[in-house]
Amino acid sequence: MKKIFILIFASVAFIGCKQNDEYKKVDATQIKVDGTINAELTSPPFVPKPVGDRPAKKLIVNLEIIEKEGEMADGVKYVYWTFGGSVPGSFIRTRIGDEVEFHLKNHPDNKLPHNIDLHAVTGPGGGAKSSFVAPGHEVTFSFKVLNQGLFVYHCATAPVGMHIANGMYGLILVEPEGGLPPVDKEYYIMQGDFYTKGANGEKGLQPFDMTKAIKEEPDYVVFNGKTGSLTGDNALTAKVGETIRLFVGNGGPNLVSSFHVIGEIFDNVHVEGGTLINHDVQTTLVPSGGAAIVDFKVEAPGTLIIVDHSIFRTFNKGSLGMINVTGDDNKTVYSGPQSDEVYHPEGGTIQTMPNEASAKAPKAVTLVERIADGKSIYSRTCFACHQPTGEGLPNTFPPLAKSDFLNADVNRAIEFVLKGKTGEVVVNGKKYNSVMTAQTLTDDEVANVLTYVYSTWGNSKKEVTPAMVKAIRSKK
Ligand code: HEC
Ligand SMILES: [Cu+2]
Repeated sequence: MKKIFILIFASVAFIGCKQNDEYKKVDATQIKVDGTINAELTSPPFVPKPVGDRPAKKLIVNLEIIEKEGEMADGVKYVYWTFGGSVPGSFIRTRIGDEVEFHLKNHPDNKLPHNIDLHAVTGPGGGAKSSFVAPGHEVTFSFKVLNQGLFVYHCATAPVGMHIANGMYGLILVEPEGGLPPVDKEYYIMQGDFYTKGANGEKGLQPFDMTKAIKEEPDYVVFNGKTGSLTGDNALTAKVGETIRLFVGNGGPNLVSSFHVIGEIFDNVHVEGGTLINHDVQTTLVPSGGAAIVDFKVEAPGTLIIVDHSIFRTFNKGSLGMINVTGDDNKTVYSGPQSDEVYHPEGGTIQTMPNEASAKAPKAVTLVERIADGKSIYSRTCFACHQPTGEGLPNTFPPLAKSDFLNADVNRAIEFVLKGKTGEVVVNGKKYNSVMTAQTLTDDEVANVLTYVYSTWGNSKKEVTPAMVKAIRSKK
């Protein structure tokens, strides 16, 4: 008897719950657009102006891919691949029913082809299939925004994990009809894990480490692309009494974030960036390739600490940010005493991401120096396709290790690097029909990288000189 009563009670409670769910799916395919506007794009931690009550429009997005050197931590350099020049990439703000005309541009100085998969797109590859773009090219595709929420976008060019690991991700927000409820301040934060040849803190230019990435053992776990992006002078700011909304994403490529703000409780969380709103939350999970929208009111002054609560990441790998809240004490909410020192980052310092690639390394002269220089060029450019030890990728990128094709004709190899190659090639008896993009390298760089490739992995030890490269370059 008692059991039956509990059963009935449970099902009534369950139905009650169901009826409280006010979610109604909007058929966005029926929303008509009214006029055309250019999308405002912002770099983190800022977001474009709210959509408000504007009608659905044709929204033009111009996003440029830029490969550039930046600083991961104090003295630690890294070559980032970016959407719009920042990690994470430019924030894109749309509303349900918009028709987005997407222009993806690959800067001519870049070394690699890229594309974009937007999780807000309903269509093959989230746009990836239509957006493969070589350096110096621009591709266009369009899509209608059918689902509201906060979505990740990322590059999906092989090797996908490496493109994401180098910073190729960002967020696109789709606001509901009428917009999200207004708040006082909005910010953009995205977590990412990074894999460097050297250990955490090892100075100098650090190449990407594929082995660590496969093992999921990052050296850095950071917000907005580097340690210190949200601390010191870069800390977010707010005043007592304001409501703050954080658009939180996780680019991964591997780790799930336990997103938490020390000293606050989230009043509202759009779980996984969707329409379900949870309240009074301490820590919210942000999956790799996922997002969440959190908002809270700040009631007392002090420093709030943004962390991934998988806490060794915060204190040893960089996932630490701050919100400096100013205003009058509120002794009822919090009595004090307070200290800003307790969570001072270990080794976290303020960095800037330089716009220009840093000065060229001194000239390599001896054969040993030239091979060393070639190795470093290889690990910045060729390695993405031909793989760290030159073994290539089956059916996609031919091997450079023990390559009969490479060893047969040095001038042809120089020509490939200078001018790129499309169409069929046969290497060690296997056919490849893909794209090698022209590499924007100087004569010295081409000579050194090829000398390195020839000197290793069982190749012919041929030495390539800048004069040989120059001769091929001047050939029509
Ligand atoms: C974007 C990917 C990509 C990058 C970056 C790249 N290659 Fe290639 N490479 C290819 C592809 C694909 C082919 C085969 C061409 C085809 O299928 O038409 C190729 C072919 C070659 C070949 C001739 C085939 C062989 O295996 O011997 C050589 C030599 C070569 N690349 C050297 C280099 C060097 C050196 C670099 C760096 C300076 C480099 N490549 C950068 C994709 C790339
Ligand atoms: Cu890419």
